[in-house]
Amino acid sequence: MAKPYSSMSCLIITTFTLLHLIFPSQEVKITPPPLPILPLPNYAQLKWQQRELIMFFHFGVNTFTDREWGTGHENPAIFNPTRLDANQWVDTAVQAGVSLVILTAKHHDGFCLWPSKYTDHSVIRSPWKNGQGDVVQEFVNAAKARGVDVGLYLSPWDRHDKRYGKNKEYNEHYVAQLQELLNKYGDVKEIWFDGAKGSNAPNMTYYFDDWFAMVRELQSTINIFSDAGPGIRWVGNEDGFAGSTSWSTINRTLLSIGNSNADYLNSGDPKGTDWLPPECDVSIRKGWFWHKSQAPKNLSDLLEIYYKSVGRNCVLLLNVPPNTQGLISDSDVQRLKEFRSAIDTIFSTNLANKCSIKASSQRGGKNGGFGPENVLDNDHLWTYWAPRDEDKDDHWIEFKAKDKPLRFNVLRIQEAIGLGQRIKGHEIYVDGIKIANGTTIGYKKLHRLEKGMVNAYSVRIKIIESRAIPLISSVGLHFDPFWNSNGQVK
Ligand code: FUL
Repeated sequence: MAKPYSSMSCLIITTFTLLHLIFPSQEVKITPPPLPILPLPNYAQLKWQQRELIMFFHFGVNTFTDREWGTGHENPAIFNPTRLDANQWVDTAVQAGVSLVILTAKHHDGFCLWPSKYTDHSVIRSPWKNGQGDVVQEFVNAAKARGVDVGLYLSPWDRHDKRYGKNKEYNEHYVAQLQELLNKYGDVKEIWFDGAKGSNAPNMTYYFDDWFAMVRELQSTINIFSDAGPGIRWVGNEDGFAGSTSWSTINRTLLSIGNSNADYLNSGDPKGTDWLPPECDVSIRKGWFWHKSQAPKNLSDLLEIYYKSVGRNCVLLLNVPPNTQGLISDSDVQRLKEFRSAIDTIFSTNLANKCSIKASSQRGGKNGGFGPENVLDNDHLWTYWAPRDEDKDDHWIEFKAKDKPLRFNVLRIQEAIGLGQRIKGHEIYVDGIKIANGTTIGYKKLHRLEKGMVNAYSVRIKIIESRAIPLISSVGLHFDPFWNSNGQVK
């Protein structure tokens, strides 16, 4: 039986009720975040976007034949890397700040880097490890040991397999290989469906719906890459350059794999109904595969690529090809070290941290949780400055130097894309003078100032057009010592 209330607890309840009647408590009203504006990224896309830099490894028979596209008639005996060490590949990636590595499990020549049971055109017939080796397994092990995620490239175009060109037979074969790769090697975070195919290749229909459904069935957090997604889209070129306008949104119905309009892919579409962010694939060397005669791009070219990919709302997929020994060449390792150290030098100091900040207005009022100070914390997604809903335009955020002028030549702006990509136009003013402008922002926009160094007391970012109230999650004022004042790379 329940105990009757004691007289003490009765007294407490009565006192509480009386106090409540005399001083009715203020209702605590916390302003919620604004409604999202669709389309939105899904979980896997959001994780992918934050990686910024990922790495591709093109390796296979072409490495040994000095070709870019194999014929499909290569003798597997030529595949014989003398010192293959996937740990060295992934160490190189980690040093470059990479969290996802993608391997060409099968390129257009059809040679498989794993012992597929559906073909004998693979490592099984090579002298490497007496046909007992499995490059995909070694790659996955090395990545796992370093906490790095894995992606795989399985070329649809296959110049070796006799079934290529016969719809049912080849699609069966292809889906079987997908099952092998996505069942056997643990978590795979990206699958790369390359739309490329030679002009004389037999005609055939790829059963994309079957492929994608199978991929999703086997890997729940994978991103599917192709010209047309459905997870990530191609940026439309192999230079590593996104458009200066770069929307993560696009209309998938206007895309077709292997046959999309490159300009549309490059810029995306503010009216797009699908969240399908662009990935910039480019090689550190001229070719995708290793060639003795080629050398890595120089640092200024790599930085140019970085500004035009990561700095234009993209993820940069940088290819670093292992050589005939099965190692990343020293020259590439060295260049990647310089590249990482340059990025760290540029972005590790944010001059805005020392400034006072003001904004045109802020959602929820002072201490409402949406103030401009949010753009200086380390959360570049879920804390952000938001203006009031009532203010339809003239949104701005301003940074003022407290003592000496600000010296910078790079401005970084990030949108809170978790609630949709919103901003359509923005301008930058220093001490009241317009020095740069741009269209949309997205996850990250880097303005490397054409006129070089700025010396200024105030920096104002004006949002001049937006699909809904703009939400800015981070701003940085940086100094890039590799960029000199006449707009030339040092
Ligand atoms: C292209 C292919 O033809 C190249 O060989 C390379 O794999 C590149 C990433 O995609 O379409």
